[in-house]
Amino acid sequence: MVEKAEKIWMDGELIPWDEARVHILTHTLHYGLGVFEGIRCYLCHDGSSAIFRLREHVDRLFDSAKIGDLQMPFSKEEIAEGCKETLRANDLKEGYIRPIAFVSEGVMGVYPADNPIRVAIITWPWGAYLGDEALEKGIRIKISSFTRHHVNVMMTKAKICGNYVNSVLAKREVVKMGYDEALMLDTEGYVSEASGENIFMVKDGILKTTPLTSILPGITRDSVIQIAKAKGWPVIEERFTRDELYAAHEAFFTGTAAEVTPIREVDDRAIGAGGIGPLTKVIQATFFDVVKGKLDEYRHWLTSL
Ligand code: PPE
Repeated sequence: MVEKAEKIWMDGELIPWDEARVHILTHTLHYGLGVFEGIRCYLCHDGSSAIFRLREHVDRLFDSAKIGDLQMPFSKEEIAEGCKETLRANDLKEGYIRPIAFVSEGVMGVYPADNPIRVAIITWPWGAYLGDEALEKGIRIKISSFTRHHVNVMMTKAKICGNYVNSVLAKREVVKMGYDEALMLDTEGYVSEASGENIFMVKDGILKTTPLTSILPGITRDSVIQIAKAKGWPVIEERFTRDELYAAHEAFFTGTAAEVTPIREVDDRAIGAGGIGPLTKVIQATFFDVVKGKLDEYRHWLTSL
């Protein structure tokens, strides 16, 4: 259950949590065209709070809206300010931020005509997405029988609500079988992304991750690439196959919710020694130092509350 907070930002106003309701004829509820973001705010080592890469998340929200042809009724500055205001109103020093823009009620039918676009920002406390143990020991994943989107079927670079039906189907399928997360292949059979994460593999000291061609351009993915390169570790953005992944020395997922989650098994095959790999461990530790404001060279990624 989402831990209830006090207020939700709706169409520019902070309103009580329980009053943030929408009509059953909300167009997005029926047809799935809405866009959203997932952002984290961390309690820093000095007791202050900072939102991680807020500008990049707001930019991606507006890119998603552009791709989905939704006219945002607020400016980027107003949305960024709304994220901060909502955290403050809820007295949240640390938590998850979910801005969402959706097509409201008006006409029905797939053509949304002039139905108003509404925007909400919800914040809540959210611990480790796949559990604390996952961050420490790694997770067991399975390749789903559901293929990830074709680039001309869904818009893969946008965080569009309807895109996530594919994620929910894939995740449910593998969770029922006892795995922690679903990895999906693209329409040509190459490794794509997970239900809510990007993937990295490590072999012989080289990190490899899916190119951005047909996946969500993950902000955590970008952060990890920059962190690894700063350490002098080579990073290749290139397609890879499931068998290359099976034989990897290390693998991990990245995502705002999942942070840096090690993968200890893929399709019942242990990856490396079957725990968190040595490079993954350093990347994960550095990532947490970065988000908690311990490393000056990455301070520009943090927006103080
Ligand atoms: N791919 C997908 C499909 C995805 O949903 C996410 C984020 C990522 C990659 C990683 O992107 P980034 O967060 O910018 O590093 N998934 C969000 C939703 C999770 C959910 O269950 O809801 C998230 O992590 O916030």
